[in-house]
Amino acid sequence: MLRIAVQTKGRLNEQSMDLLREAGVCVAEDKRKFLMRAKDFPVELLFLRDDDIPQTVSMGAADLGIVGLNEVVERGYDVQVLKKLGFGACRISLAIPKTDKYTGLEYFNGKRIATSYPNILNEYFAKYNINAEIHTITGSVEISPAAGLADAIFDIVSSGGTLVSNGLVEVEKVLQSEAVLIGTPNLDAEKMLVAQQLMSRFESVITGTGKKYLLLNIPTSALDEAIGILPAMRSPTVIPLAQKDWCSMQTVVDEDALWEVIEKLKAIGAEGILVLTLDKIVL
Ligand code: PRT
Ligand code: ZN
Repeated sequence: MLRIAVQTKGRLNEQSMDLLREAGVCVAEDKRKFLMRAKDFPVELLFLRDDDIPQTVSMGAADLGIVGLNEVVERGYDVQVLKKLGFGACRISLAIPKTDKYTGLEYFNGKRIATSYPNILNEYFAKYNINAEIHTITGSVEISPAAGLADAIFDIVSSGGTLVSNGLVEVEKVLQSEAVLIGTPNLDAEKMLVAQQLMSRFESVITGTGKKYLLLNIPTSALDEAIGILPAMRSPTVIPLAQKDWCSMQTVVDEDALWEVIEKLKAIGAEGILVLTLDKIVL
């Protein structure tokens, strides 16, 4: 039985559970327990605080774990990063009061920096020969400068809103992070097989995320132009229509590019455009 450590609650819980469910790993969420067996897959879920996931996986008390890369790097335990999962994106950055003039990394020499990520910061400063005082705090790092506890902070940034509302400005992006699947260093062959099956299911879910299925009719004379507009996985499917000189096209489009693609297709005569929600792409 493969055991996967997942955050109990917090920012990564919901999307971790969604990804697992989409990949066929379902647990009865109404009666949540510390350890839960999945219904149709040889997997059990162990619910933990995110801080504890890297160590638990490194010790082998869980075979896999879903956690932010920032926690993996900070804790430094021996785990394998098996897969980026495409959610929980953030960065860990240095930020200073917006009233200060930033002069480059030397700015931090002799400064007090508040952070919950002292190891990552230590390593970064060592690399650039910066001598700063690192104050490790848990909790609201962003209020430290205004409270007179620090000159600057090193913290997680996502939209940047928290920095703005605390009068801070991001000056150095040190680590780009997202949720990752980690694995224990020595997974036995039987568990590795299940882990690989799970990873390929994750891949299908992740590839389908942010994509739409597009169906449309186009005059045959405009077909080449339409193929040029449509970014397809291989090339779009083209089927002749009963109506002479018309055909139907089908393809997958990134949601971000969807409207732009539709406008271009309409401009060359496309009709009957259907946009369908896509669930998974099995490559
Ligand atoms: O209870 P537990 O210990 O399990 O959870 P936690 O409270 O330690 O962590 P949690 O749930 O807050 O975050 C889990 C993980 O989500 C982090 O380790 C990151 O990998 C990821 N993540 C993604 C974030 C953010 N985005 C994020 N914005 N974690 C925290 N934040 C906080 C940040 O600390 C800051 O206070 O949000 C604020 C900044 O957000 P913006 O959008 O204002 O820039
Ligand atoms: Zn935590």
